[in-house]
Amino acid sequence: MGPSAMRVAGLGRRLAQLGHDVEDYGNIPVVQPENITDPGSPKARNLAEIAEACGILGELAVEALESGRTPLVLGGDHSIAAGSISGVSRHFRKAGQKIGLIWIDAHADMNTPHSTPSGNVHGMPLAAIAGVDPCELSSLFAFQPKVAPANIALVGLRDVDETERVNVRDTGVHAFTMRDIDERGMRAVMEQAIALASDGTAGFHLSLDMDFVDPGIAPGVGTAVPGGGTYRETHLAMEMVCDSGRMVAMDVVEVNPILDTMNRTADLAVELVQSAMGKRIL
Ligand SMILES: [Mn+2]
Repeated sequence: MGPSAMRVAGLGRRLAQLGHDVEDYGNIPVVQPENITDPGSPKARNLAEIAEACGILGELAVEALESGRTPLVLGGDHSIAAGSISGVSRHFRKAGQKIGLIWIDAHADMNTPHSTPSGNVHGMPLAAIAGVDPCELSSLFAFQPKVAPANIALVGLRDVDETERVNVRDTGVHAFTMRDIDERGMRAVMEQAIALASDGTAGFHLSLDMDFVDPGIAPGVGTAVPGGGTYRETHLAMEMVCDSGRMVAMDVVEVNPILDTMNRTADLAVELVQSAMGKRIL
């Protein structure tokens, strides 16, 4: 329902207003979770269905890049990033190039089926991208890691599981918590994140989880955590991404209209995409 909510909020029209030639590839066919009778292992529920959808999504991302477009991927939960980033990485890999990744999120999404307290695969996609686990996702397109941990920046962390911390530390990804944003400011944090994700890469993928934003202004997300990014901080991050000229693809995930109020989270998501894709105040 998240993609529909963002379409209803005028995503296509509002990007066209910025001068973009927008083509909507439509929804990826996925089995609806309420129709899945056997979710598989309780340590990674619906993993087979998620991996299949991620494979299809990855292929579509390649197709978009090959036709000279910038993939903008709408979720859905964050597990889709295992598909979109795999496709983007595969595309650049064919030309002998690497990509970086900026992951803006309240959570690290670096659990594995071994470490997870919940069994939610949407808590695992970054572990897969970094080449760890679950192997159904990390082995997509038969290469790993999809992004070298040295080129991965996590921004906005404020809720990391005890068992997940080890994965964040051991992989060598760069993590910027809300405390870093409080102490150093969003500008300094994003400057460093953009530099790390751009170092030796063809550009970076931006994966924006709407639960990064404070739930006071973005209530329509699955796992809301207090103390998130403000309206201005989040727009600034998007504007800095745009100014860098290095973003090659973007995800916007976790918009959940069932939990939202009058579609305001979807509307904010569209605004943020606009800022990342060229909207300026002056
Ligand atoms: Mn996430």
